[in-house]
Amino acid sequence: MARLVIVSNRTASPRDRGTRAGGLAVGLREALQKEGGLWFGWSGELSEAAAEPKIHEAGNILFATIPLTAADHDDFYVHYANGTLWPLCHYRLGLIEFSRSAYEGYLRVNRLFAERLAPLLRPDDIIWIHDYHFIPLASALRALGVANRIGFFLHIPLPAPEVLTALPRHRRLVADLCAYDLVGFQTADDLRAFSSYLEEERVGAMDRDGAFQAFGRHGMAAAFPIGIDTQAFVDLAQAAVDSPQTRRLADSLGGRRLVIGVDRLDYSKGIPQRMESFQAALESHPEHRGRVTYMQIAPISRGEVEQYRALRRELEGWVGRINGRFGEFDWAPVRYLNKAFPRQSLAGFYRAAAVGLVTPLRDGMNLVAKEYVAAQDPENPGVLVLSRFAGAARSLPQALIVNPFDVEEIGDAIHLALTMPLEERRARWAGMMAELRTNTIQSWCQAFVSRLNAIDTNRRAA
Ligand code: ADQ
Repeated sequence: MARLVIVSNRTASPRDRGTRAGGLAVGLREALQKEGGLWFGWSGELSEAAAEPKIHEAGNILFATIPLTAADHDDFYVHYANGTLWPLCHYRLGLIEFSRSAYEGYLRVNRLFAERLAPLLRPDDIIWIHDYHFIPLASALRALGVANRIGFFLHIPLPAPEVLTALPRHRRLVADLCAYDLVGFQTADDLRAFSSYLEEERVGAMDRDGAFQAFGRHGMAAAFPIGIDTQAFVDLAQAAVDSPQTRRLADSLGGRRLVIGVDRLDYSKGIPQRMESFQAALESHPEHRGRVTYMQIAPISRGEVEQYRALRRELEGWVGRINGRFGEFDWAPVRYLNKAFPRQSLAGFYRAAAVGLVTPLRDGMNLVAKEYVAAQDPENPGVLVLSRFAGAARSLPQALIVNPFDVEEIGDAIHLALTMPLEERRARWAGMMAELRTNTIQSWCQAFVSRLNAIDTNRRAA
């Protein structure tokens, strides 16, 4: 059996058994555990100089991690991956910073990863590389003579060519993307953006089956919408019902209904607009004043990037304004927490919430939307309010789909959700749950790996 090799910026912790890790880490760990494999990534440490990988073995999995120098981390992670590619792929051209030196650093770290990974590879390993940090990694590995099957999955959106071409040196980046045997995207929209780019820039073409030829190479591209470990989440939420923490939450609400938002503190998630929409709901539907509490959980993320610090200040302003204006001595309309919680706690909080607010301005998929649905009580499910610009909206049309830029529309959707009859809530939830049971994190892993395995590597050169 071929060994699976996964590369991602951060690996799951070798010691973490999945209680705290995100759904993706749990899914990948499961895939590796089953077949046996290697997980390669950044150790999370900064060092004076490049170092050999540290290897830990946990069950069937070898974890190999390397540190980065401060300069590499700055150029590669802070400036290029998160300061250039992240805003670009989330359609925020105004936030993009670009410098040639950061891009050089991005390529340099990709070469470093290739150099450290190549000696650990066996000839029949299949390699699965994750996300925008590592688009050039296949090219770097090929330059070292690695002939293995290499696949890539982009967790974030691929923007339309009008936006992608605003990136200096976009051709080189897309040429690097085309060096993979298989390129996976979250949705059909992302796949279309890829094929449109090839055509509009006259660098290649993709056929209906996803076979593309570009920059002198053949490869395959397809949409693989990521899912969650649905049954595990159902079980977690069920177990959380009677947990002391869920009870404490319920007691603290004093019979009020709960609206919940859970996101990394990121400008792509539309949290300020969401705050404003909650304010709009209290303004235009005064019957909810004093009867509903909105809890926004948003752990600090990428605090080293200025835009993220600015967002934090903006949100603190919103919470103060809404609570100052609408709060009562015994009711704060908004609870705002910059903390991460164990998955069981989150599952219990989701289940306690009558409304799940997931309103990103752009999102590759958004797993919180799926977790919220999976955590609901089938007898009395809550309502998901979901941005049309989250990949998840494609597979969960039974949610209340909103335009995340239209705060009044979200405000009305919150009202609609809070007043929706039980029968309608059940029908919408059942439709979403059927989808979540069919497309899980396990089926996603399996679909990608078997597609990569099926590729005819003799046809690489165009
Ligand atoms: P993210 O942008 O991180 O992921 P998302 O898909 O919502 O967004 O995943 C976040 C994960 O972190 C969820 O599993 C959630 O439960 C967890 N999480 C969030 N806040 C938490 C908290 N306070 N405590 C504990 N856990 C918390 C990127 C892309 C997405 C894509 C995923 C997976 O941006 O579009 O869905 O990758 O492909």
